[in-house]
Amino acid sequence: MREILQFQIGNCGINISQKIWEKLLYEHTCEEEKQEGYLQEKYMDTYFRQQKDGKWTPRSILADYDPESIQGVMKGSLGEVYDQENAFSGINGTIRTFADAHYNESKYIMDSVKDSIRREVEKCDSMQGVQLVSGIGGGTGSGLATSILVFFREDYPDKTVDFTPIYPSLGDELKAFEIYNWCFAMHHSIEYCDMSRPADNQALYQTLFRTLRIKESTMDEINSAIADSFIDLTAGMRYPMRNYLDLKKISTILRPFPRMSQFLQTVRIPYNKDERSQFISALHHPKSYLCGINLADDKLISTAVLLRNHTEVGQRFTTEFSDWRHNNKDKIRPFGFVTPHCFIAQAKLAKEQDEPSGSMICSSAAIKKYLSKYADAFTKLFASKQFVHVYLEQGMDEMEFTEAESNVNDLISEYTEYSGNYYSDGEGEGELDTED
Ligand SMILES: Nc1nc2c(ncn2[C@@H]2O[C@H](COP(=O)(O)OP(=O)(O)OP(=O)(O)O)[C@@H](O)[C@H]2O)c(=O)[nH]1
Ligand SMILES: [Mg+2]
Repeated sequence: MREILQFQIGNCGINISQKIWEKLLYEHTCEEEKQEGYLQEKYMDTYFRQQKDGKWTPRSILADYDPESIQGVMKGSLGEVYDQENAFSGINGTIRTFADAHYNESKYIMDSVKDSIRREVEKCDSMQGVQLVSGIGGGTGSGLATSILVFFREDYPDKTVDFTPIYPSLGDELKAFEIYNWCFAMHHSIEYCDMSRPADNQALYQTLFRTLRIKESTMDEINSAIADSFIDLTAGMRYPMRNYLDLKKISTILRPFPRMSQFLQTVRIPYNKDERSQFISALHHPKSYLCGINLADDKLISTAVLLRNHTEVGQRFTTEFSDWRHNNKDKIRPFGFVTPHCFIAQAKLAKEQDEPSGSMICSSAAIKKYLSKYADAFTKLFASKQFVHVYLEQGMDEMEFTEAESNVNDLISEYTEYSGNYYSDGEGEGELDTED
């Protein structure tokens, strides 16, 4: 088996993960479990581990310094499903800063978290990697999450590390702590993750409105959309149909250079074989993504389409996909000498009543515009020195601010440098039409 261990860290990580596990439970356990053609039992091991009493429990570790959020989960509908020994809380509640969460509070919690990671890894036959979800604007979501990523990478260097960081929303309300925390978390995630799939609530609000037609979406709906993309990423490992993809393959296909681990993913988009062209167009639309990017802004490096259907989607899809890209060169500009590679993976739907759908994950130099907005906000704030003293009083050094800033800016420059060095046909400075 190729098991995955999941981490839910901080309030945001825990809220989104509740949706993820509700959906995984729906997919893997039900009366139809033994129905022919469905593979629940066989692939259930990816995310679930069977306990001595026969019950299946999520391979998941929950940690939050705020005891209330863990207590809330344990009292809720999933409380009985989780392994109680994998839930860790602090006593101080909201931490607010990366500094406190990463350096101070972690002293009280990390030893137990490390033991629980070792126990979970030992219970796997052949673990493929980990997936961590957290809001990196938060103290816990940035500081504790990165302590875990650093530990895991150093102790298990051959396993794939996939990170779903929820970025703070850029806007009038951007808070100083959030932007500092974002930068410190980015600094670590660039070094310690194989793939990072950013999402932000502001972009998701628009994506849900435009692509999924949900007016005035709630946080619950946003969390549900992030969870759908999360579980579709691994559907090919759990319900394989054609072109099996595991975490390692995804990170290999999409990462031409080691540090380029920032991937862009769409929400789950309904697929209808009679409206393939609209579907393909939606996969490329800026208002389909988990974060605020526009593929037309820069060059596309590599792509994987993750389709979920009852039967195999034939060669027609691949042909139409290539044709669409050929006819929309202004929206899709190649990075390198060849047309961006596109890998089309297919997975069966879990239940007969499930609707066909698909999502796209890609790497694109368009990420640099998005990252620059946050990096610039950090630079301005740091130059003003506002709230820097809080981090210094909590044990950080001013050098760490400069190092984190340089690391993020270096990554942005690498996307510029590599994309600039390659051939471009000079076409396509056009913007995608973002009108409805
Ligand atoms: N999508 C989504 N975002 C959330 C949710 N809860 C919080 N966030 C965002 O995540 C970021 C971090 O907030 P929290 O998760 O509450 O912070 P934390 O990780 O618990 O860290 P502390 O500061 O120690 O409390 C903020 O930018 C929030 O806007 C949620 O349920 N869903
Ligand atoms: Mg919190």
